[in-house]
Amino acid sequence: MTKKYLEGNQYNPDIYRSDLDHWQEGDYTVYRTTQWTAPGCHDGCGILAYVNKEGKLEKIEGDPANGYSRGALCMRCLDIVEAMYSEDRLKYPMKRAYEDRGKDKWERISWDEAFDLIEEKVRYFQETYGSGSIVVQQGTGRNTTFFHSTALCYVGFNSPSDTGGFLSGSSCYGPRASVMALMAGCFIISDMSQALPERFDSPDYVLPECILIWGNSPLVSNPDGFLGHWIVEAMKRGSELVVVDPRLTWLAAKAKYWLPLRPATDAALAMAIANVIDEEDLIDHEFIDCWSYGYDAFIEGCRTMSVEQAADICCLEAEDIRAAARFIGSAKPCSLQWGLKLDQQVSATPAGQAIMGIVGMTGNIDVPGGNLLMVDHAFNLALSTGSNWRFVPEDQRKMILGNNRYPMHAQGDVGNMAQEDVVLETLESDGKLNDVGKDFPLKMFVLYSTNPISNMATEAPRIYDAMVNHSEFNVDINYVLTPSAMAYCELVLPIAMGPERNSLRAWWWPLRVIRKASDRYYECKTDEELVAELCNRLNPDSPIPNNDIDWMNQILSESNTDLTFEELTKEVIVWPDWHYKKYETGEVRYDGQPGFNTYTGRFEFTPVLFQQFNLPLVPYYEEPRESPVSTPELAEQYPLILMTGRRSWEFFHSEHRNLETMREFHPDPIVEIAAELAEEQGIQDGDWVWIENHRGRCRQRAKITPGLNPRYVMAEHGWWFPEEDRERLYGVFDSNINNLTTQSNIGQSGYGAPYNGLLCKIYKCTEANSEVLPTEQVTEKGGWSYERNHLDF
Ligand SMILES: Nc1nc2c(c(=O)[nH]1)N[C@H]1C(S)=C(S)[C@@H](COP(=O)(O)OP(=O)(O)OC[C@H]3O[C@@H](n4cnc5c(=O)[nH]c(N)nc54)[C@H](O)[C@@H]3O)O[C@H]1N2
Ligand SMILES: Nc1nc2c(c(=O)[nH]1)N[C@H]1C(S)=C(S)[C@@H](COP(=O)(O)OP(=O)(O)OC[C@H]3O[C@@H](n4cnc5c(=O)[nH]c(N)nc54)[C@H](O)[C@@H]3O)O[C@H]1N2
Ligand SMILES: [Mo]
Repeated sequence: MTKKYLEGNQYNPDIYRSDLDHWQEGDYTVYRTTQWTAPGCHDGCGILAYVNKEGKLEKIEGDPANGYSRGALCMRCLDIVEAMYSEDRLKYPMKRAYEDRGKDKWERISWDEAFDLIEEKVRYFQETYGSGSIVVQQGTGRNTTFFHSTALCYVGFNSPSDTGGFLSGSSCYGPRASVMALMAGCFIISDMSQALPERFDSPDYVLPECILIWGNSPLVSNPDGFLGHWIVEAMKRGSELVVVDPRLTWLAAKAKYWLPLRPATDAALAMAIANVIDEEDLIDHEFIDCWSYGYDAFIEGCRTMSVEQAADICCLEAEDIRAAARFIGSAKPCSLQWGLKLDQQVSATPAGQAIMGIVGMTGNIDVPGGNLLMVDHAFNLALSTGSNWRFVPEDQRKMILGNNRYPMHAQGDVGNMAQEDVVLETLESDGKLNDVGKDFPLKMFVLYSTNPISNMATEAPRIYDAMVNHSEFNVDINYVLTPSAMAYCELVLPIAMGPERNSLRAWWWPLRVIRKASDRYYECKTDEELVAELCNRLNPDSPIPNNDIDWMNQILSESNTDLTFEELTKEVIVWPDWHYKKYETGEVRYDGQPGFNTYTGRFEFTPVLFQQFNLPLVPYYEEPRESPVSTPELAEQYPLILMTGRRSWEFFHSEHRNLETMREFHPDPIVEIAAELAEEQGIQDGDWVWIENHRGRCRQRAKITPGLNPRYVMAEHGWWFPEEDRERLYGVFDSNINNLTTQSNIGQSGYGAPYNGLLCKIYKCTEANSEVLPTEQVTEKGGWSYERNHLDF
């Protein structure tokens, strides 16, 4: 079946549509289902799960009858069997004493004992410090990020303190999501025909003439409801690319225009591109006149950035910017696929605003092959339940850390989370410094699919200090024992993986079922079971049913589909009805009127609420706060511009490091450098090098990389070494690029932090300069001394 599918190179739903949700193949029962997490992923591809007579998963294949992923799978998904039965997987709940933080002194306990312990601690902290002292930290776009962590926090703990794992500046999607919410009233996403079951061959679909890929590497990252290989399918059919990326990615190498800008200068480039499009009258007058607000002010603001100035700031040629802008403006349609690197800078909000402006001014909102509106929640499903916000009592709503200081943070679908830098300073000050106006001590943290010191947080040594010294009782809900849990948790709860759970994939269209295919591993519970049970145990008035299936049915019953969970299991995947230009037909606004779900009901080039938030109304450019321009003296010492965290095929953040297959492909951390820099520093390809700045250092292996500016380097994030000693925290700081990054150094809006675009230097590791490794430096010698940034309360 798969072979025929590939040979045809054309998707034929009649041949590959399957009416079955499971069948028998020899000794295997084969289930059609969706894989989301665990292990981590942003997407939800269709899989065939081959389960043997003993209930064990033996094999995974792509499901060719799934119109979303069409049989394709990435290497991590194909390797799920190894992940599920790895020796590193947690089997039982385990606890350890507060005094034993950092020590491998775990004791196996039962679920009942674990829940009793949680109940005892929750009651104590609620009564002694208030329920806000219990914090739930979520990681990125996994199952848990949707209804689980907020349910546990709001319903189980009655706390408003749901937040990221110290994700500085909420720098993943938050900046773009809030700008989209303010300008368009909901998310937009590149139209690769994913809203249409017939996909590219649908008569309603128009192929983009231009795909604008900005700060995103979709082939590797497949982020946020988007599969990168859709772009390759579009390219095969004739789409051309503009790629804005300092690195020569595979897509950049095939682009009509590649703009390798200086890291973190995107706002300047976007303003200049908007200028050219306006000057050359490539704008969509009808959309601007009839459906938008604030265009004149917006473009006036962009005019303060001439193409020549932008070229100078971004280290590009003015003529290249003009040519790319002309193509973006004249291509019909043009589709934007943007990414994380826009969020990871202090100019995240203005950069996002300017780029959204480009999509609006060129008339590419909700047109075929442009950028879709309202596909983020199939059947409004996660929209009605995703945030569980309705369960937060009125008096708690003002108690969300960071929303007073950064009111924009409260905007949009992902806007109810406590702001991470404010959470950190509240923790560090034992509750004294915050923006809520009263003592707010933070005592108990639940790490709910996050591993902050390996990965999510910037300034990892600072997070380590803060958590070890200021929190009292912490729980990790996970499938492996992570460095964060080893460093500062008292309880770990073993969690089931994707093929073991009953759940829903509702974030982004279409709606997909996640159904239990194989038996649970040892005593693991699914996140759905765990949250449902814990909410009911802790809160007698829990509006959440106390088992997974009833909960899923409750969520489905509140959406606008009639399907029950059982029916959805049979369907596997369902597309809601779809048509373009929904803002004309009143399907975007909550009140059913035509227009956008914004303050003015129009597409807001200059968001009206910016004024209320004390933010500039028009896009502006802020030079990175550490750069050869803003800190020339520091740049003499640290002359290189550090980019971090471009995604790898083998890993999802700090996950997958324990899997032999992935490590065979990718054994060590890699820092990409140019040949000129290698020569200058006497570095050979594959040498271990120190990457260092005034905040700290870490070591990775140099990879000489063509097409890279000799002054830019790209280091990997998320590294720990599961093969190493647990009590050395698996060497978590040795190769940790977040020894060099900074907290409390964020954009004016509270969004955007420089995970990317800082200064550093690189030199070869020698025995003499490697006597004290970073893990010992941090855990035994108090880290490095440098001046920390602080928010000013
Ligand atoms: N395999 C895998 N997939 C993942 C993840 C993972 O860990 N592994 N993580 C998931 C998560 S949470 C996210 S947020 C997404 C992120 O995924 P993406 O949005 O694709 O982000 P990155 O891969 O970090 O960077 C994208 C590109 O931006 C370029 N870049 C670097 N600096 C700049 C800059 O200053 N400006 C511009 N314009 N470009 C720059 C990089 O060279 C890189 O090619 O991936 C998700 N998918
Ligand atoms: N320097 C630098 N740092 C970065 C980035 C960068 O580009 N550069 N990227 C940043 C970004 S965009 C993000 S989003 C963060 C991501 O940061 P995190 O989301 O914190 O990612 P992980 O460190 O992998 O931690 C996730 C944990 O959840 C567990 N897990 C996986 N699936 C499940 C599940 O279904 N249920 C439960 N209960 N647990 C699960 C995993 O085992 C893992 O330990 O990292 C950020 N950190
Ligand atoms: Mo992310």
